[in-house]
Amino acid sequence: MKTAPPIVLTVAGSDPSGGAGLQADLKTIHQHGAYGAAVPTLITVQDSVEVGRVELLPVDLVRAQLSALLSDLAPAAAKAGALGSPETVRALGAVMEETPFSWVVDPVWLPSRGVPLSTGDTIAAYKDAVLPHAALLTPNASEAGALAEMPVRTLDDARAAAERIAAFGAEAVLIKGGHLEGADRGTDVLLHRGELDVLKADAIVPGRFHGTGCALSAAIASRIAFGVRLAAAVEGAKAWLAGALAHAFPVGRGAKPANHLWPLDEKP
Ligand code: PXL
Repeated sequence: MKTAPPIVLTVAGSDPSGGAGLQADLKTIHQHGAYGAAVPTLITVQDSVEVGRVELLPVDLVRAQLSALLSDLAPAAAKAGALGSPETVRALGAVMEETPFSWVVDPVWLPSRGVPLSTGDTIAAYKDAVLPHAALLTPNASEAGALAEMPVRTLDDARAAAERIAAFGAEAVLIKGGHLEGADRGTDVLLHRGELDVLKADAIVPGRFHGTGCALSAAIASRIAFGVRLAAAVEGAKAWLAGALAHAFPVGRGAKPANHLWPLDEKP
């Protein structure tokens, strides 16, 4: 390899099962050919079935990790996953304000399986401190509803929620549709530069999965780190994830993680 790969930073929670969180992010970043750096924010006790316990790292420890890392390494892009508390959300927002690279933010506070990953008024903290500095926010329909203060059940709801969330300052918003009424499964809404696009899934893969949002946001950040423009990074990451889900395998008794080893250019 002649040139050094770009550095992609993830700030996220630990999932020891490797399906979500920091571990999924690092594998996704590596699979994209970038160099992964990682700041943990919280530790979960979990297997592939459920999240049993969540322990937050003290906010000053998260801040110290970021400060040491960023005084030495120069990421080309970053992503944020589970942050755990409004204090950590605000601490990250202050860091984002000072950094020259793009941040993809996956606002995670409720895992589909088990205990909440955040406490207190996390939603307000995201709005005040993080959204104004995010290149892209990637909520699912329920997170988008909480941020936009409206129910998000249909494709039209998702469009309206994306506009409301963008008004808090995020440059772009990708609402991961999942099961929106009036749309095929896996249809997402992307609001970017004032333009709304409806993105269909490359493949509809039946089954229950774990950590798909983590893999998607890490894949988008990795593509941005290589200089791919936002809309193309989102589309490319979605296509890669469709293959990674179509070729997922069980790692335990619970939901399957995406197959992080799935090659970048192969069709599902
Ligand atoms: O998929 C959301 C998520 C993010 N981060 C951590 C998680 C989960 C879901 O379980 O455990 C650490």
